[in-house]
Order: sequence, then C-alpha cells, then structure tokens
Amino acid sequence: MSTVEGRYSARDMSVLEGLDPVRKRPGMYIGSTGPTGLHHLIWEVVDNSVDEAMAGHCTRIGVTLLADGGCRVVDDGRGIPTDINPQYDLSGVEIALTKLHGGGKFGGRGYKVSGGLHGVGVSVVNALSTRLVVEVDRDGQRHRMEFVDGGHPTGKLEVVGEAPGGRRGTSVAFWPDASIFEEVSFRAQTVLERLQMYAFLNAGLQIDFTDERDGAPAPTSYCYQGGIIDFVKHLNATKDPLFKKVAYFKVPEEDDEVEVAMQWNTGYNEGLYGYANGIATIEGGTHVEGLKKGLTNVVNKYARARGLLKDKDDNLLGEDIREGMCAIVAVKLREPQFEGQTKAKLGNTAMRSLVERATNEKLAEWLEENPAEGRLVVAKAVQASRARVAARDAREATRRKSPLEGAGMPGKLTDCRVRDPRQAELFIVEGDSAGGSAVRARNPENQAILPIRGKILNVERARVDKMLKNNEIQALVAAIGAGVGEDFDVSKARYHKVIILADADVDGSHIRTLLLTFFFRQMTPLVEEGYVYCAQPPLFSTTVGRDKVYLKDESARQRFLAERPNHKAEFNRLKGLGEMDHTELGPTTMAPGSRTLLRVEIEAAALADQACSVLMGDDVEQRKQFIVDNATEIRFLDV
Ligand code: 0RA
Repeated sequence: MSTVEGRYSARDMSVLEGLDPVRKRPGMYIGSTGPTGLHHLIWEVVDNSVDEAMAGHCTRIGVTLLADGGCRVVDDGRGIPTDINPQYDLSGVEIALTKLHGGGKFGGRGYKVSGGLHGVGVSVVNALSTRLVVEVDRDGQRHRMEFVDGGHPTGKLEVVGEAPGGRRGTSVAFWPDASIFEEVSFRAQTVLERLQMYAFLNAGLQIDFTDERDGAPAPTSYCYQGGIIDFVKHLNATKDPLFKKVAYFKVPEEDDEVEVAMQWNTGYNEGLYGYANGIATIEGGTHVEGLKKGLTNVVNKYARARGLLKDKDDNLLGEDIREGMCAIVAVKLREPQFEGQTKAKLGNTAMRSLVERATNEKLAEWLEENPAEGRLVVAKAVQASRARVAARDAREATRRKSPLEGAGMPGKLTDCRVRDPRQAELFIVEGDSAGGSAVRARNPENQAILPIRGKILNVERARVDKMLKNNEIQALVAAIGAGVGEDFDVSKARYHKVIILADADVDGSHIRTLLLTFFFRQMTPLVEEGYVYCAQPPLFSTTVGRDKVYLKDESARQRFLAERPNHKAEFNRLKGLGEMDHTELGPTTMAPGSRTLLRVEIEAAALADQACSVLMGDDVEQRKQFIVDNATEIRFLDV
C-alpha cells in the first residue's frame, strides 16, 4: 500500500498520552497476559517493519530470539524519525516509544494505517518490557536510545556512530516484563508461522529468523517471489491438486487493491482465507463474501455457456464449487474496519462489491484462458452437488434421532442434570471402562459423560455423508445438540465445555487429534468460541505416608522433589486412565479446582488448517515428519 508522499517528520505524529494505562490494564492493549499476549509484542514490532515494506521502503526484516530471553527486530526501512518535534520537545523516536498512539499511524498524515488488530504501537511493547533498546540508522548516522522498567528513558536519543554503509533502518530489541506476563519465553514455532505468513503476503520481502537460545535449530529465511500464489501452493502441498495451475488476479483500484489466488485439490474441504492489510481476518468479512459471490456466479455462467450444466439442471451452490478449493483473498484498503467478536472480520461494505466485481471479470477471463482447468472445476462441483444431496439425507436421519433434549439422546450418553449450557460440561472419554470410572467420578449435576470406542473415523479423509453414518460421530453430534457442518449452530450447543479425556500415550493422542480435527472441520464455531478443552490426566503418582499423590507432568514432579528433598518413594508413570479408579480420576482430572484443562485455541487459521491437513491427510511420510517437527499441532491454553 502506498503512503502519502513527502518527508515525514516528528511533527506529523499525533500524541495522545503516556504509558501508565498500558501497565495498569495490559489486556486492553494486547488481549491477554498469557502466551498470546506475549507474542503480540513481537507482532507489534514486526507489523511496523511490514508497514514499511508495504509502503515500498523495506526489503528485509530480521527477527532474533536472543539467548537472554529478549527479542530483536531489525528492518531496512526509512527508520523512525529522529528529529525533534517542537510541540512536545521530543524526538520522533521518543514519541513513538513513550506515547500511546504516538506515531503517525494514528491520524498522522505521513503513515498509512496498517491494521486494527495489533496496531497499538511500539510504545505498548516498551510499556510491557523491563528493557528496550531502539537503534535508528538515518541520515548516515546511528541513533540509539534505551528504556527500562516499562518505558523510562535512561537518557536522550544519542548519535552513537555512523550508519554502517549509509544504511537506513530500525532495530528494536525488547525484554518482556515477567511481572506482567504469565510466562516470558517465546515459542519459536509460533513466531515462525507468523513470519511465514507475512512473507507470503508481501511478495519479495525477505524475513530472516534466528533463535539464539540453547538447543534451538538453525536460522530460517522466508522469501516468496510468488506471494499469495506461493501461499496457495504451500497450503495445497500436502494435498493432491486437481491441476497444477493457480488461478490468480490482482486488481488495483485507486487506493484499494484486491489480490486473489486459488487452486483446487481432490479433497472435500474448503479453505478460504482472507487478509486485510496483511492481517488475517479469521472471521471473514466483506472481502470473503465478495469472493464467494463472484465465484459462484462466474462458475455457473461458465458451466452453462459450455453446456456443462444443462437447462434442466439446478445451479451449482457456492459450497459445491468451493469443495476442495484453497483460496487466499488479500485486500488493501485505506481505513479498514475490523468487527466481530475478536475484531477479525472486515466490515468495509465497499469491499464486497469491489472483490465481487474483480472476481466476475478476472476469474471469468482465467476460465476462458484455461478451459481444461475450467472443465475440471465444474466437474468437481457437479460431483459435490450430488454428494451434498446424499449428505442432506444422512444429516436428516441424524437429526431425527436427536431432538434437542431428553428422549433422543444417544444411549451411551450419561447426561447431567443442569440444563444451562454455560454450566454444563461434556466429557468425551476414550473407552467404555474409563467411561465407567468417569461416570462414577463426575458431578452428576453439571458433568455429562460420553464414552467413545476405538478410533473414530478420520474425518479429513472421509466425505461428509460417509462421516455422518459413523455411530461415534452420530452420538457426538446428538449429544452436543447443535447440528453439524453447515447446519452447526453454536447457540444451540448443550455444553459450553466439551472436554476430551484421553490417555497421555500415543493412542490417546491419536484419538485427541481425530476429535480435534472433527471439531475444527465440522463444528468450527465451537472451537472459535473456546468451548473445546482437553483434560490432562496426571502423568505420575507417588506415595506420601499412606496417601497417594498425583503429579501432572515432569515439571510438577521436579517441583514436588524440590520441596521434599527427602522423598524416597518411587514415582509411577501412569500409563492410562484405566489405572485410576473413580476416586482418583475425579480430583486429579475432572473436578474444577484441582484439575487442569487446556483450552484449544486457533490462532492463524490458515496455518492451523495446514497443520490439520498435514497431520490428517494421506501423505504418511509428510505426516510423520510433521509430528516430529511439531510436538503440538494445535495450540493449547492452560485454563
Ligand atoms: C513513523 C514514520 C516513518 C517511519 C516510521 C514511523 C517507522 C517506524 C518503525 C518501527 C519499526 N520500524 C520502523 N520503520 C519506520 C516515516 C519516516 C520517513 O518518512 O522518513
């Protein structure tokens, strides 16, 4: 995106207030003080560099996780302005780093707004760090300024030497404040995923990542000349593409820009990912709606014109056409409005018609130019429409068996008494015997138990109609009571905690992954609302006197030993739920107060989707490699 031309100086920054509010209510600025909030600090700094890249002033960004727990972000952009703003008698650097919303991004005339999601400013990072060092190379000189204890300058902005080779750019190194965050250790995989996404969305931008901490793997660089075309290829890499080509178009219109890339695979899932000014719009919005509308229109017209759909045939539905489609729609616009629960839905209505028009015109052209591919797309959609009718019949059969309450519940469900979903919990328990223990251990008032036997169907590989015929899936759908797939209505969910209770071993983890994949694909809002959890049965037990003591994991065992250096009794490694009776299962794993639940979170939807597919798709070798590379495929949050 372009910036207003002309030299930007410290004068253009609109200053609002100091940093105290940030330390008082960090959650207001970065969402949380958990791992998500911690990583927001990095996104905040990187976003500023990416803005420079989008404005055409930056070609390279380096992110380093420092050995001492800090993080440094370096770019070769124009550098934060170093001149003094006469109104405030502060340098641009000092304003950007010590004033809330200081920086032209907010109302200033020199800098275009990047995003609403993390565009809170680098000053917020400063406020939440014990130390921050900023270096700006500008006008041939290297400037440096340091802050401690949440943004207190240790001195003025100083010239410390020459800018090496006359380079321009900004370097920000910060050390997150452990008194603010629950934990301050960055997760390399989380950072890598985000950086890769930035690289895909900014064709040609090079992003280097280095982890200097102990035992970290070698540095990684991302740079995609193909931009979102490469993104789509990457998302489809583990799938079987319907054809090699990627449909692509880019339409600049005055200040706005629409860019779309799409490719189909032989699978059944739809992956449509929207971005606005480089920010993932997980909740969709007008750009996504515009693309869907345009796509449905274009493909139907094309199919009729080519005689692939006859007069007597019904139109193909959007969902038929989008089956097996992987698409990115990335838009740039002047004043993005972010709406929705998590402010991740694009609201600008003008975008709907802009994307729709662009799609109508450009995708039609693409189909004309690529008739072999066009034919394949239509053939696949026609097949999907036939399967849709079959699935509807299967779904209706499921629905008939499950009226919302009481009588129609699956026989295996031991329901709870409470009817208020906000209080109700459903435990999905692996195996009938563990299910029996759970029934005895539960609180019958608000805890329901559904035992699931064996491996449930792998939903990634099965078509919806087949999946819905599976007994375990039917029981699950009926128990939750909110439908499935397109029909799913989260407001009807009978439980606001759906808790997977499976062993800590390989089989347990497989079942957990299968269930999570099912929820992710077929009950997405349930995951988005944060209703899906994993229980954590303890890993160790030992005895203290005559009491048996359970410990959640290795670090709990270490803490226990640190507190009781004379502890002699052995630790048993618990192999499974089956080893615990109900008096043990209740307090360790199920009872609020003494249990630990992990809430399942989806962060970057597109990459989470890929993780799901890599894990569950047909490519066994790649799946194995993925499991080795990524211990946790979907993020979990301790609650
Ligand atoms: C305000 C104005 C200008 C650049 C920046 C801020 C800027 C901020 C950051 C933060 C990290 N890297 C950055 N790069 C640039 C425009 C300056 C000009 O017109 O010369």
